[in-house]
Amino acid sequence: MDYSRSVHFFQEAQKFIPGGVNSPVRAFKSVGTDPLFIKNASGPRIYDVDGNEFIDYVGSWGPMILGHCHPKVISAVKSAVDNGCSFGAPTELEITLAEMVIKAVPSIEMVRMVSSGTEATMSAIRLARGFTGRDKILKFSGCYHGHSDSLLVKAGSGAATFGVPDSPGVPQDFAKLTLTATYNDLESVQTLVAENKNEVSCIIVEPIAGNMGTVPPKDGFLEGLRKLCAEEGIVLIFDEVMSGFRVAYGGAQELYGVTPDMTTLGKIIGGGLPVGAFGGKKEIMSLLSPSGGVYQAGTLSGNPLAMTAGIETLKLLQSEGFYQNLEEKSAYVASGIAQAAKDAGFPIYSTRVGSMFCAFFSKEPVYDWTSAAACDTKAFAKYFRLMLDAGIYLAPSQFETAFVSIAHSTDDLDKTIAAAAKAFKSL
Ligand code: HOZ
Repeated sequence: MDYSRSVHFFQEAQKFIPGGVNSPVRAFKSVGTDPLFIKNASGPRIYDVDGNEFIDYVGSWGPMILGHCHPKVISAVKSAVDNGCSFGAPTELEITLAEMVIKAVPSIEMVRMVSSGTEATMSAIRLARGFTGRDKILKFSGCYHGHSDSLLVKAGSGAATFGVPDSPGVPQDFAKLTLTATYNDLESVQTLVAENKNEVSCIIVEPIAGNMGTVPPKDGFLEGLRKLCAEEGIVLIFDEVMSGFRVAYGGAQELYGVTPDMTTLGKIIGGGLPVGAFGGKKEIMSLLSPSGGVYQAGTLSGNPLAMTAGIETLKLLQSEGFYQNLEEKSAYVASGIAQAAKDAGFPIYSTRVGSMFCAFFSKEPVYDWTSAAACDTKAFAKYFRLMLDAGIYLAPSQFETAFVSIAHSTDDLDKTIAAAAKAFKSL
């Protein structure tokens, strides 16, 4: 494939933008090639500036569950634009989306809209601290909750990909307030909570870890966190920025039947426009300014275009059989790739929850950051490049999740499996 225009644009971009990108993983650094510059996308496909076509499993890192450019979403956004792009004042659209979210997500009684997942998690933590009057927070290594100071400690996603899970620039005094436990290891949580009795405000967790690859929770892990938080007066926050409306309409909490005190959302609820949200119990949410004293604000919060795209997307997700259909497509492609690896004598550890999946380049099970970090990232990088050349666009890191959309056809999935089979044979 000819990538010459992308190569040229990347050189230009590096003159003006740090590292040439506005978000680190996009630079393709860990897979040893240059990033693609994208021109447009449609359904399950994405097209670069050289005119190459790819079947897309990044889906803008999660939001595009309907595929790109769903006609109903696009037409609703086009009409919304005619009314104005932003008012910095309330609109009816915000009530509509808030009601839809509250109806869908078991833990949410009230919700506030923000503009990104990072804002959502950062604000949820401030609120949990305000509610409990405690300063410490507990997170899990390999989980990623955006790039705010308290959360860039042993973080996943780009931080893990580039080996800076504890970012320079995060003051030691902030980092000291962040306790880090091992994902899927309840005992590690119990120990930290006991050592910091009455000091932990919240436990924040991705109920399905999606930023160290895809790591499902072990049986009893989420239930154990729920029980511990209830006993210790700790606010349990599920970060469902990735899994919300993705693995089920009500997110991972619906799927596993565990209800946190607060939930953070993003991605799908903005239908591809910048959005985030955090919500939970009324008694906690009411402490938020202006009804309470915990401050949080945003010029573009509840933006009418983002609200419109979110509302239309959520409407479409409620169509009969949507999640069943997505489940079948996802099971087909993930198991097809795992089988192709096995047939080629190149074992991988395959994980999947709904339309989130990952091919870990490991012979051993992956259930936490240590087991994820042991993967053969060099082999993954080669696999990534082979897949790209075969027209399959995967996330450019072993420590990310692949997303299937409802727009992927059986033919697309078969092409993906065939490309993977060829790639595994030449590894
Ligand atoms: N944090 C995202 C991956 N988990 C990457 C976002 C982006 O580069 O757009």
